Amino acid sequence: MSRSNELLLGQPVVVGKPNLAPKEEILALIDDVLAGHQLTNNGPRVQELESLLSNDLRAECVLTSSGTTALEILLRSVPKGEVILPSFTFVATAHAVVAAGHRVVFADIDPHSHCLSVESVAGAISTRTTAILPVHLWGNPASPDEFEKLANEHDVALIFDAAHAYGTEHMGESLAQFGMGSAYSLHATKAFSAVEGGFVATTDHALAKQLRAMRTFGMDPGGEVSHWGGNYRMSELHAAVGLANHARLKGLEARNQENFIAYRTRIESSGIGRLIEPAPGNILVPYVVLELNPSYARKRKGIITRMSEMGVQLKNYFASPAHSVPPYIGATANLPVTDAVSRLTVALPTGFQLSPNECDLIAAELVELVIGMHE
Ligand code: T4K
Repeated sequence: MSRSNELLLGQPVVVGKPNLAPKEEILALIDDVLAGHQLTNNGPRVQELESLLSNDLRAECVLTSSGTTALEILLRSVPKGEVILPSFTFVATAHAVVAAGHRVVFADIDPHSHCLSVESVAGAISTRTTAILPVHLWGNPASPDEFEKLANEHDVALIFDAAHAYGTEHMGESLAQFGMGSAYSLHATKAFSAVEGGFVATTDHALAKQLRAMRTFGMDPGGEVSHWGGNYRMSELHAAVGLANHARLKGLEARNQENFIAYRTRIESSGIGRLIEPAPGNILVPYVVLELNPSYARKRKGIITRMSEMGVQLKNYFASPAHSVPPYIGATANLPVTDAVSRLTVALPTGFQLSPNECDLIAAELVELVIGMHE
Protein backbone atom coordinates (compact mmCIF):
# COMPACT_ATOMS: atom_id res chain seq x y z
CA MET A 1 0.00 0.00 0.00
CA SER A 2 1.12 3.52 -0.78
CA ARG A 3 2.39 5.28 2.33
CA SER A 4 4.04 8.35 0.84
CA ASN A 5 2.69 11.09 -1.38
CA GLU A 6 3.76 9.18 -4.48
CA LEU A 7 1.11 8.75 -7.13
CA LEU A 8 -0.68 5.46 -6.54
CA LEU A 9 -0.87 4.64 -10.26
CA GLY A 10 2.12 6.59 -11.52
CA GLN A 11 -0.17 9.22 -13.07
CA PRO A 12 -3.21 11.13 -11.85
CA VAL A 13 -6.66 9.70 -12.46
CA VAL A 14 -9.92 11.63 -12.10
CA VAL A 15 -13.67 11.11 -12.02
CA GLY A 16 -14.93 12.56 -15.31
CA LYS A 17 -11.84 12.11 -17.50
CA PRO A 18 -13.06 12.29 -21.11
CA ASN A 19 -13.20 8.96 -22.96
CA LEU A 20 -11.74 10.16 -26.23
CA ALA A 21 -11.31 8.26 -29.48
CA PRO A 22 -7.68 8.21 -30.71
CA LYS A 23 -6.47 11.67 -31.67
CA GLU A 24 -6.00 10.78 -35.38
CA GLU A 25 -9.66 9.69 -35.65
CA ILE A 26 -10.90 12.92 -34.07
CA LEU A 27 -8.55 15.10 -36.12
CA ALA A 28 -9.55 13.41 -39.38
CA LEU A 29 -13.20 14.27 -38.73
CA ILE A 30 -12.37 17.82 -37.64
CA ASP A 31 -10.18 18.28 -40.73
CA ASP A 32 -13.11 17.29 -42.84
CA VAL A 33 -15.34 19.89 -41.20
CA LEU A 34 -12.73 22.60 -41.67
CA ALA A 35 -12.25 21.64 -45.31
CA GLY A 36 -15.89 22.52 -45.91
CA HIS A 37 -17.55 25.78 -44.99
CA GLN A 38 -20.52 24.58 -42.93
CA LEU A 39 -19.40 24.98 -39.30
CA THR A 40 -22.78 25.12 -37.56
CA ASN A 41 -26.57 25.55 -38.17
CA ASN A 42 -27.71 21.94 -38.49
CA GLY A 43 -24.87 20.81 -40.75
CA PRO A 44 -24.14 17.28 -42.02
CA ARG A 45 -22.17 16.11 -38.92
CA VAL A 46 -25.00 17.13 -36.59
CA GLN A 47 -27.47 15.28 -38.81
CA GLU A 48 -25.26 12.20 -38.96
CA LEU A 49 -24.82 12.13 -35.18
CA GLU A 50 -28.57 12.62 -34.66
CA SER A 51 -29.27 9.66 -36.87
CA LEU A 52 -26.80 7.43 -34.92
CA LEU A 53 -28.34 8.49 -31.60
CA SER A 54 -31.88 7.93 -32.92
CA ASN A 55 -30.89 4.48 -34.07
CA ASP A 56 -29.33 3.60 -30.67
CA LEU A 57 -32.20 4.98 -28.60
CA ARG A 58 -35.12 4.20 -30.94
CA ALA A 59 -36.44 7.77 -30.65
CA GLU A 60 -36.05 11.02 -32.55
CA CYS A 61 -33.02 12.98 -31.32
CA VAL A 62 -32.49 16.75 -31.44
CA LEU A 63 -28.92 17.82 -30.65
CA THR A 64 -28.37 20.94 -28.53
CA SER A 65 -25.50 22.95 -27.07
CA SER A 66 -25.68 21.14 -23.68
CA GLY A 67 -27.72 18.80 -21.51
CA THR A 68 -29.00 21.84 -19.61
CA THR A 69 -30.31 23.55 -22.75
CA ALA A 70 -31.87 20.27 -23.93
CA LEU A 71 -33.75 20.10 -20.62
CA GLU A 72 -34.70 23.76 -20.79
CA ILE A 73 -36.33 23.64 -24.25
CA LEU A 74 -38.17 20.47 -23.28
CA LEU A 75 -39.47 22.16 -20.12
CA ARG A 76 -40.44 25.25 -22.13
CA SER A 77 -42.81 22.97 -24.02
CA VAL A 78 -45.12 22.36 -21.03
CA PRO A 79 -47.55 24.83 -19.37
CA LYS A 80 -45.97 27.00 -16.67
CA GLY A 81 -46.48 25.70 -13.15
CA GLU A 82 -44.78 23.55 -10.53
CA VAL A 83 -42.31 20.89 -11.60
CA ILE A 84 -41.48 18.07 -9.17
CA LEU A 85 -37.85 16.92 -9.27
CA PRO A 86 -35.21 15.43 -6.98
CA SER A 87 -32.87 17.66 -5.02
CA PHE A 88 -30.25 14.89 -5.12
CA THR A 89 -28.99 15.69 -8.63
CA PHE A 90 -26.57 18.07 -10.35
CA VAL A 91 -27.90 21.59 -9.78
CA ALA A 92 -28.42 22.06 -13.56
CA THR A 93 -31.66 20.04 -13.29
CA ALA A 94 -33.19 22.69 -11.03
CA HIS A 95 -31.69 25.59 -12.99
CA ALA A 96 -33.32 24.33 -16.22
CA VAL A 97 -36.73 24.25 -14.48
CA VAL A 98 -36.35 27.90 -13.43
CA ALA A 99 -34.94 28.97 -16.82
CA ALA A 100 -38.07 27.53 -18.44
CA GLY A 101 -40.27 29.66 -16.17
CA HIS A 102 -41.49 27.05 -13.67
CA ARG A 103 -41.32 26.72 -9.90
CA VAL A 104 -39.23 23.89 -8.40
CA VAL A 105 -40.78 21.46 -5.92
CA PHE A 106 -38.29 18.95 -4.58
CA ALA A 107 -39.29 15.42 -3.65
CA ASP A 108 -37.21 12.80 -1.84
CA ILE A 109 -35.27 9.86 -3.27
CA ASP A 110 -35.35 6.13 -2.85
CA PRO A 111 -32.60 5.11 -0.36
CA HIS A 112 -31.55 2.10 -2.43
CA SER A 113 -31.37 3.48 -6.00
CA HIS A 114 -30.86 7.21 -5.15
CA CYS A 115 -33.44 7.99 -7.86
CA LEU A 116 -36.59 10.04 -7.29
CA SER A 117 -39.13 8.21 -5.07
CA VAL A 118 -42.52 7.57 -6.69
CA GLU A 119 -44.22 7.74 -3.26
CA SER A 120 -42.59 11.05 -2.42
CA VAL A 121 -43.70 12.54 -5.76
CA ALA A 122 -47.25 11.22 -5.31
CA GLY A 123 -47.36 13.09 -1.98
CA ALA A 124 -46.11 16.33 -3.58
CA ILE A 125 -48.51 16.51 -6.55
CA SER A 126 -51.01 19.38 -6.40
CA THR A 127 -53.31 21.22 -8.79
CA ARG A 128 -50.35 23.51 -9.56
CA THR A 129 -48.15 20.63 -10.80
CA THR A 130 -47.56 20.67 -14.55
CA ALA A 131 -44.68 18.20 -14.83
CA ILE A 132 -42.71 15.48 -13.06
CA LEU A 133 -38.97 15.42 -13.75
CA PRO A 134 -37.17 12.27 -12.51
CA VAL A 135 -33.40 11.91 -13.05
CA HIS A 136 -31.96 8.57 -14.22
CA LEU A 137 -29.17 8.91 -11.67
CA TRP A 138 -25.87 7.09 -12.15
CA GLY A 139 -27.30 5.75 -15.45
CA ASN A 140 -30.02 3.68 -13.73
CA PRO A 141 -33.71 3.91 -14.71
CA ALA A 142 -35.76 6.09 -12.35
CA SER A 143 -38.91 3.89 -12.28
CA PRO A 144 -40.04 5.12 -15.74
CA ASP A 145 -43.12 2.88 -15.98
CA GLU A 146 -44.36 3.80 -12.50
CA PHE A 147 -43.87 7.50 -13.22
CA GLU A 148 -45.76 7.14 -16.52
CA LYS A 149 -48.69 5.69 -14.58
CA LEU A 150 -48.58 8.48 -11.99
CA ALA A 151 -48.27 11.25 -14.61
CA ASN A 152 -51.20 9.82 -16.60
CA GLU A 153 -53.38 9.55 -13.48
CA HIS A 154 -52.78 13.23 -12.69
CA ASP A 155 -52.67 14.45 -16.29
CA VAL A 156 -49.25 16.10 -15.93
CA ALA A 157 -46.26 15.98 -18.29
CA LEU A 158 -43.41 13.52 -17.66
CA ILE A 159 -39.91 14.62 -18.65
CA PHE A 160 -36.73 12.74 -17.79
CA ASP A 161 -33.28 14.10 -17.04
CA ALA A 162 -31.25 11.36 -18.75
CA ALA A 163 -27.92 13.23 -18.56
CA HIS A 164 -26.22 10.14 -17.04
CA ALA A 165 -28.08 7.45 -18.94
CA TYR A 166 -26.89 7.15 -22.54
CA GLY A 167 -27.94 3.75 -23.87
CA THR A 168 -29.67 2.49 -20.73
CA GLU A 169 -32.70 0.28 -21.33
CA HIS A 170 -35.57 -0.65 -19.01
CA MET A 171 -37.45 -3.92 -19.57
CA GLY A 172 -36.05 -4.06 -23.12
CA GLU A 173 -37.18 -0.51 -23.98
CA SER A 174 -34.82 2.40 -24.46
CA LEU A 175 -35.28 4.98 -21.68
CA ALA A 176 -35.90 7.52 -24.46
CA GLN A 177 -39.21 5.76 -25.16
CA PHE A 178 -40.71 6.77 -21.81
CA GLY A 179 -42.49 10.05 -21.05
CA MET A 180 -42.83 13.09 -23.26
CA GLY A 181 -39.09 13.46 -23.79
CA SER A 182 -35.68 12.88 -22.20
CA ALA A 183 -32.69 15.25 -22.00
CA TYR A 184 -29.24 13.67 -22.37
CA SER A 185 -25.82 15.29 -21.80
CA LEU A 186 -22.75 14.91 -24.00
CA HIS A 187 -20.52 17.00 -21.71
CA ALA A 188 -16.80 16.16 -21.53
CA THR A 189 -17.24 14.44 -18.15
CA LYS A 190 -19.95 12.10 -19.43
CA ALA A 191 -19.01 8.55 -20.45
CA PHE A 192 -19.99 9.43 -24.03
CA SER A 193 -19.19 13.02 -24.90
CA ALA A 194 -18.95 15.59 -27.68
CA VAL A 195 -16.86 17.99 -25.49
CA GLU A 196 -20.00 20.08 -24.86
CA GLY A 197 -23.48 19.19 -25.98
CA GLY A 198 -26.69 17.38 -25.27
CA PHE A 199 -29.87 16.31 -26.96
CA VAL A 200 -33.54 15.66 -26.48
CA ALA A 201 -34.86 12.22 -27.38
CA THR A 202 -38.59 11.83 -27.93
CA THR A 203 -41.02 9.54 -29.73
CA ASP A 204 -43.31 12.53 -30.43
CA HIS A 205 -42.52 13.73 -33.96
CA ALA A 206 -44.48 17.00 -33.60
CA LEU A 207 -42.55 17.82 -30.40
CA ALA A 208 -39.21 17.01 -32.07
CA LYS A 209 -40.12 19.40 -34.92
CA GLN A 210 -40.98 22.15 -32.43
CA LEU A 211 -37.71 21.59 -30.51
CA ARG A 212 -35.70 21.80 -33.74
CA ALA A 213 -37.26 25.21 -34.27
CA MET A 214 -36.69 26.28 -30.64
CA ARG A 215 -32.97 25.48 -30.78
CA THR A 216 -32.63 27.86 -33.77
CA PHE A 217 -34.50 31.08 -32.90
CA GLY A 218 -37.87 29.38 -33.38
CA MET A 219 -37.30 29.08 -37.16
CA ASP A 220 -38.48 26.25 -39.35
CA PRO A 221 -36.04 24.93 -42.01
CA GLY A 222 -37.32 27.60 -44.44
CA GLY A 223 -36.44 30.40 -41.99
CA GLU A 224 -40.03 31.20 -40.93
CA VAL A 225 -40.35 31.93 -37.19
CA SER A 226 -43.11 29.81 -35.68
CA HIS A 227 -42.08 29.53 -31.97
CA TRP A 228 -40.04 31.22 -29.27
CA GLY A 229 -36.44 30.13 -29.75
CA GLY A 230 -32.81 30.85 -29.07
CA ASN A 231 -29.37 29.71 -30.14
CA TYR A 232 -29.22 26.28 -28.50
CA ARG A 233 -27.41 24.52 -31.34
CA MET A 234 -24.47 22.14 -31.49
CA SER A 235 -21.59 23.05 -33.84
CA GLU A 236 -20.17 20.76 -36.50
CA LEU A 237 -16.86 20.54 -34.61
CA HIS A 238 -18.59 19.23 -31.50
CA ALA A 239 -20.61 16.78 -33.58
CA ALA A 240 -17.38 15.55 -35.20
CA VAL A 241 -15.90 14.71 -31.77
CA GLY A 242 -19.19 13.04 -30.82
CA LEU A 243 -19.06 10.89 -33.97
CA ALA A 244 -15.49 9.77 -33.27
CA ASN A 245 -16.31 8.92 -29.64
CA HIS A 246 -19.51 7.12 -30.61
CA ALA A 247 -17.43 4.55 -32.51
CA ARG A 248 -15.69 3.57 -29.20
CA LEU A 249 -18.84 2.99 -27.17
CA LYS A 250 -18.83 -0.81 -27.34
CA GLY A 251 -15.26 -0.90 -25.99
CA LEU A 252 -16.18 1.55 -23.25
CA GLU A 253 -19.15 -0.54 -22.14
CA ALA A 254 -16.90 -3.59 -21.71
CA ARG A 255 -14.21 -1.62 -19.85
CA ASN A 256 -16.64 0.08 -17.46
CA GLN A 257 -18.38 -3.21 -16.67
CA GLU A 258 -15.03 -4.85 -15.84
CA ASN A 259 -13.92 -1.86 -13.78
CA PHE A 260 -17.14 -1.95 -11.78
CA ILE A 261 -16.70 -5.64 -10.97
CA ALA A 262 -13.12 -5.03 -9.83
CA TYR A 263 -14.23 -2.28 -7.46
CA ARG A 264 -17.18 -4.30 -6.16
CA THR A 265 -15.14 -7.44 -5.48
CA ARG A 266 -12.77 -5.56 -3.20
CA ILE A 267 -15.18 -3.08 -1.61
CA GLU A 268 -18.25 -5.15 -0.81
CA SER A 269 -16.40 -7.68 1.32
CA SER A 270 -14.71 -4.89 3.29
CA GLY A 271 -17.73 -3.54 5.13
CA ILE A 272 -16.98 0.13 4.30
CA GLY A 273 -20.19 0.50 2.31
CA ARG A 274 -21.98 -0.56 -0.86
CA LEU A 275 -21.62 0.34 -4.51
CA ILE A 276 -24.77 1.44 -6.33
CA GLU A 277 -25.40 -1.56 -8.54
CA PRO A 278 -25.98 -0.88 -12.25
CA ALA A 279 -29.49 -2.01 -13.30
CA PRO A 280 -29.49 -4.84 -15.88
CA GLY A 281 -30.12 -2.37 -18.75
CA ASN A 282 -27.38 0.06 -17.65
CA ILE A 283 -24.69 -1.36 -19.90
CA LEU A 284 -22.43 1.70 -20.11
CA VAL A 285 -22.00 1.85 -16.28
CA PRO A 286 -21.00 5.53 -16.46
CA TYR A 287 -20.56 6.07 -12.72
CA VAL A 288 -19.11 4.01 -9.89
CA VAL A 289 -20.64 5.38 -6.70
CA LEU A 290 -19.81 4.22 -3.21
CA GLU A 291 -22.30 4.83 -0.42
CA LEU A 292 -20.26 4.72 2.76
CA ASN A 293 -21.68 3.06 5.85
CA PRO A 294 -23.05 5.91 8.00
CA SER A 295 -20.42 5.18 10.69
CA TYR A 296 -17.74 6.37 8.21
CA ALA A 297 -19.60 9.52 7.03
CA ARG A 298 -17.35 11.89 8.99
CA LYS A 299 -14.28 10.50 7.26
CA ARG A 300 -15.46 11.32 3.71
CA LYS A 301 -13.70 14.67 3.38
CA GLY A 302 -10.42 13.30 4.74
CA ILE A 303 -10.58 10.27 2.44
CA ILE A 304 -11.10 12.44 -0.64
CA THR A 305 -8.20 14.70 0.37
CA ARG A 306 -5.82 11.81 1.07
CA MET A 307 -6.69 9.97 -2.16
CA SER A 308 -6.22 13.21 -4.09
CA GLU A 309 -2.69 13.53 -2.61
CA MET A 310 -2.04 10.09 -4.13
CA GLY A 311 -3.27 11.28 -7.54
CA VAL A 312 -6.72 9.69 -7.36
CA GLN A 313 -9.35 12.40 -7.58
CA LEU A 314 -12.71 11.29 -6.17
CA LYS A 315 -15.90 13.37 -6.28
CA ASN A 316 -18.46 13.86 -3.51
CA TYR A 317 -21.44 13.88 -5.93
CA PHE A 318 -23.88 15.31 -4.70
CA ALA A 319 -22.72 16.63 -1.32
CA SER A 320 -24.70 19.85 -1.81
CA PRO A 321 -28.13 18.73 -2.97
CA ALA A 322 -30.08 21.45 -4.79
CA HIS A 323 -32.31 22.36 -1.81
CA SER A 324 -29.19 23.23 0.20
CA VAL A 325 -27.74 25.85 -2.21
CA PRO A 326 -28.80 29.53 -2.08
CA PRO A 327 -31.16 29.75 -5.09
CA TYR A 328 -33.29 26.90 -3.72
CA ILE A 329 -32.98 27.11 0.06
CA GLY A 330 -36.47 27.08 1.49
CA ALA A 331 -38.07 25.58 -1.65
CA THR A 332 -38.80 22.30 0.16
CA ALA A 333 -38.00 21.51 3.77
CA ASN A 334 -38.31 17.81 4.41
CA LEU A 335 -36.00 15.53 2.41
CA PRO A 336 -34.60 13.12 5.02
CA VAL A 337 -33.27 10.48 2.59
CA THR A 338 -31.60 13.13 0.40
CA ASP A 339 -30.00 14.71 3.47
CA ALA A 340 -28.71 11.34 4.70
CA VAL A 341 -27.45 9.98 1.35
CA SER A 342 -25.74 13.24 0.33
CA ARG A 343 -23.37 12.82 3.32
CA LEU A 344 -22.34 9.31 2.28
CA THR A 345 -21.62 9.19 -1.46
CA VAL A 346 -18.23 9.13 -3.16
CA ALA A 347 -17.85 8.77 -6.94
CA LEU A 348 -14.83 6.70 -8.04
CA PRO A 349 -12.95 7.03 -11.35
CA THR A 350 -13.60 4.66 -14.22
CA GLY A 351 -13.46 4.68 -18.05
CA PHE A 352 -10.65 4.07 -20.55
CA GLN A 353 -8.08 5.73 -18.24
CA LEU A 354 -8.19 2.69 -15.89
CA SER A 355 -7.79 -1.09 -16.14
CA PRO A 356 -9.67 -3.42 -13.74
CA ASN A 357 -6.35 -4.13 -11.97
CA GLU A 358 -5.86 -0.44 -11.33
CA CYS A 359 -9.44 -0.16 -10.01
CA ASP A 360 -8.59 -2.98 -7.62
CA LEU A 361 -5.53 -1.02 -6.42
CA ILE A 362 -7.65 2.09 -5.86
CA ALA A 363 -10.27 0.03 -4.01
CA ALA A 364 -7.64 -1.61 -1.78
CA GLU A 365 -6.15 1.77 -0.86
CA LEU A 366 -9.57 3.23 -0.23
CA VAL A 367 -10.65 0.37 2.04
CA GLU A 368 -7.46 0.60 4.07
CA LEU A 369 -7.83 4.35 4.38
CA VAL A 370 -11.48 4.24 5.45
CA ILE A 371 -10.88 1.56 8.06
CA GLY A 372 -7.58 2.97 9.32
CA MET A 373 -8.17 6.71 9.25
CA HIS A 374 -8.88 8.59 12.46
CA GLU A 375 -11.67 11.13 12.22
N1 T4K B 1 -28.43 16.80 -15.26
C1 T4K B 1 -27.57 16.02 -14.56
C2 T4K B 1 -28.12 14.93 -13.69
C3 T4K B 1 -26.19 16.22 -14.69
O1 T4K B 1 -25.32 15.44 -13.99
C4 T4K B 1 -25.71 17.25 -15.54
C5 T4K B 1 -24.28 17.50 -15.64
C6 T4K B 1 -26.65 18.02 -16.24
C7 T4K B 1 -28.02 17.77 -16.07
C8 T4K B 1 -26.23 19.12 -17.18
O2 T4K B 1 -25.61 18.62 -18.35
P1 T4K B 1 -24.58 19.62 -19.15
O3 T4K B 1 -25.31 20.92 -19.33
O4 T4K B 1 -23.33 19.74 -18.31
O5 T4K B 1 -24.37 18.92 -20.45
C9 T4K B 1 -19.58 17.91 -13.78
C10 T4K B 1 -20.02 18.37 -15.15
O6 T4K B 1 -19.58 19.68 -15.45
C11 T4K B 1 -21.49 18.29 -15.37
O7 T4K B 1 -21.69 18.26 -16.77
C12 T4K B 1 -22.05 17.01 -14.77
N2 T4K B 1 -23.49 16.94 -14.85
C13 T4K B 1 -21.66 16.90 -13.32
C14 T4K B 1 -22.19 15.64 -12.68
O8 T4K B 1 -20.26 16.85 -13.26
P2 T4K B 1 -18.29 19.22 -11.96
O9 T4K B 1 -18.56 20.48 -11.23
O10 T4K B 1 -17.95 18.02 -11.20
O11 T4K B 1 -17.22 19.50 -13.12
P3 T4K B 1 -15.65 19.59 -13.06
O12 T4K B 1 -15.25 20.67 -14.00
O13 T4K B 1 -15.18 19.66 -11.65
O14 T4K B 1 -15.20 18.22 -13.71
C15 T4K B 1 -15.15 17.02 -12.97
C16 T4K B 1 -13.81 16.34 -13.21
O15 T4K B 1 -13.77 15.85 -14.53
C17 T4K B 1 -12.61 17.25 -13.09
O16 T4K B 1 -12.21 17.37 -11.78
C18 T4K B 1 -11.60 16.59 -14.01
C19 T4K B 1 -12.47 15.95 -15.06
N3 T4K B 1 -12.51 16.72 -16.31
C20 T4K B 1 -13.44 17.71 -16.46
C21 T4K B 1 -13.48 18.42 -17.64
C22 T4K B 1 -14.52 19.52 -17.82
C23 T4K B 1 -11.60 16.42 -17.30
O17 T4K B 1 -10.76 15.53 -17.12
N4 T4K B 1 -11.67 17.11 -18.47
C24 T4K B 1 -12.58 18.11 -18.70
O18 T4K B 1 -12.61 18.69 -19.79
O19 T4K B 1 -19.57 18.97 -12.87
